[in-house]
Amino acid sequence: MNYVREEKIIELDEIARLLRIDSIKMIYKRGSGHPGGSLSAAEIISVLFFHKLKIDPGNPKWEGRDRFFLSKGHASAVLYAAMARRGFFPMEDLDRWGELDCHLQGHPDRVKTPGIEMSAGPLGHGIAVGAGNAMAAKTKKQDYRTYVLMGDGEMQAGIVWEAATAASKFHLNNLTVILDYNDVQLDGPVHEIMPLEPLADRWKAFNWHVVEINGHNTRQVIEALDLTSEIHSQPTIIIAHTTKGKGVSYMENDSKWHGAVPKPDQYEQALTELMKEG
Ligand SMILES: Cc1ncc(C[n+]2csc(CCOP(=O)(O)OP(=O)(O)O)c2C)c(N)n1
Repeated sequence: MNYVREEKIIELDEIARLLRIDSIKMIYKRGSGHPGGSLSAAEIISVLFFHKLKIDPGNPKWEGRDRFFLSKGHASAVLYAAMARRGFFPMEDLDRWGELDCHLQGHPDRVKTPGIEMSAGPLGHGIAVGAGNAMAAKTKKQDYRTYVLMGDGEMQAGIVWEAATAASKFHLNNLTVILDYNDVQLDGPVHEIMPLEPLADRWKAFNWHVVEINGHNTRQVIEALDLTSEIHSQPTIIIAHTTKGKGVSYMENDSKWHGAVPKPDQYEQALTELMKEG
């Protein structure tokens, strides 16, 4: 595993902060979107798009690229912001997010947006599609890796566990799932609505390699992702503990902000808090 310099960590943290600001601006301007789960995933997305993924924004369909699937498609704001900053399309496109003739739709659309690998919205499918892609890589003897980012409410879906079974049966060590474990779903805490615990043990029982980290600690995110290439016969799940709404005090850990739009004064407060962090 390569040691990552502190300067790189600072750079990725700064990108995560900008992605949070972008997400809030986008949601406010559009009057629709999902702030909570966009803010909780900012460091994970920052590390993936600005450090880990082998991708070429100028050639989004490059055969050798790593595949990234945002399974929790409602968090499209933070994904679009990262893709724009990485050069897949102009930053100005973010202002037109959700308009009928814009390639950026409310949920990711693989036909409309260059670089989007999977249309998403119905929760639970990313891991199954990811497992299929990882299997395709093995069949075709290609060395790209597949990454899936999913939510914890999403993890309640039965299809997730079917895919988990298949992925371990086929020894998909080229598949990495990252769980944004913020413990809040659409209308309340995950641990009350349908608990996932003991989560690490459940995934171990499905014969997955399990790593547990703080999903807002950029170095931990990097090291967990780097370790996956040293696992030779199992898929990996990174259980990343996060805070829903991270960075905006009144949004944190509150399911009200799963899919709500800030009012003007709340918008100003959100930006002030996020600007202060830098
Ligand atoms: C199959 C399916 N059922 C319900 C929904 C509606 N829905 C959208 S987001 C969401 C909550 C998801 O919570 P979680 O996975 O924890 O996401 P995060 O907290 O990371 O935003 C629900 C139930 C959906 N999109 N798909």
